[in-house]
Amino acid sequence: MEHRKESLETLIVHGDHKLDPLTGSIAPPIYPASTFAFKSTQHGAELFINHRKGYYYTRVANPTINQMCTRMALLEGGETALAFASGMAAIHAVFIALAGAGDSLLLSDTIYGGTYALCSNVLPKIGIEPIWVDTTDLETIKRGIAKNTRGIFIETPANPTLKVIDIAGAAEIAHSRGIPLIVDNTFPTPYLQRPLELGADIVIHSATKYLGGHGDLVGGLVVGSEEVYQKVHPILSNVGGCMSPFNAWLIIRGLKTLHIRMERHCQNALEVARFLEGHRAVETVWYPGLPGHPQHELAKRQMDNFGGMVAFEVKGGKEAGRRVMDSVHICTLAVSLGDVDTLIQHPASMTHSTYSEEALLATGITPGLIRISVGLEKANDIIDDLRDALDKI
Ligand code: LCS
Repeated sequence: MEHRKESLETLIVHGDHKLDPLTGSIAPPIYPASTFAFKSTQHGAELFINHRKGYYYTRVANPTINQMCTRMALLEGGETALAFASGMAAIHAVFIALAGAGDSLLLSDTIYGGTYALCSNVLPKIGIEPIWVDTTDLETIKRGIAKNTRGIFIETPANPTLKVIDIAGAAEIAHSRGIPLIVDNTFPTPYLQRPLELGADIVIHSATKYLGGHGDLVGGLVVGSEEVYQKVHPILSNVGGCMSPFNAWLIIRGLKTLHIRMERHCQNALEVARFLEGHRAVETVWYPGLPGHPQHELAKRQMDNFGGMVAFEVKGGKEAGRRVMDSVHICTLAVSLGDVDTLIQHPASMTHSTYSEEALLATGITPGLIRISVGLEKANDIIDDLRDALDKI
């Protein structure tokens, strides 16, 4: 990447090096304004023709949000980024920008339950058809693309089963059919995986997770080329799912420690995964960093490390799993992920309860599957907590 002369860690801390021109403040200022004064009627009219020449209304553009977007574009190696009120708003905007009535989108069959619901329940109302395939197999992707398919959407590693999808392979197939590859990069973050460098066209984030990193905001991002910006910005400003400037500021603050947090999330998750693998009450562990993970070699190729998410199946299925989740003390029983706190939850009845029973089983989201977002506590404490709970089975 031409603009990436500095290491990722330095970019994470400094962004584009632009300090507040008024004061030199190292912490960025927040511009909470909803509206900005025009210098003249002429100036106002010009901004309405090209909103990128200045600021006039925060739903359209805002300096604090732009500063955060510039940082994220730098980290992902994209030309621009757009910020949304949530990850779901970001995903919706991209889908609506790419497809309309009579079109289809090809999607990984294993994705966040909210995205699954958007595609199965909401998009069909406006005539956009979802095509679900197991995207771990490139041939299946090829076969799944129809004449009216306007994009391929994958999540890797996938929520909640941690399946890993070949980004470069999927991008090649997408481009051979003249359509974009969209990657939800929420789980790895740009510190561990940069899909645009691997050939993807659009990156999506739930900034609610590792980017903010402290469980204190909801936000979403789209990163891509100038062309992507031109397609998606009208949806952002006309549908109106914009981010609040305060949340953008919190994301800037969170981003500054992304590398340090991700290193520890990865280290703790590997220790937790290894512990779980060795416990008599655990049937299976899903973590891309374990040599036994079906796509471990691919994960090593396309990721710099394996992330903080672990899924596992307890012997005795749903009832046994429920007992584990009701017995933990350091792990908190809650959805969301990427927080400093370790969060544990049951995908089949919580994050992925939007799936039908058949779809859950077909995609390996079994009744006994438990997902952990491994936090930044001392690894031994998380492990002791899980051991106490598992020993009760
Ligand atoms: N993409 C992924 C991979 C996600 O995990 C989520 C939310 C979203 C997009 C949507 O982002 P949001 O609108 O919530 O900012 N995942 C959640 C989860 O696994 N538990 O709670 C939310």
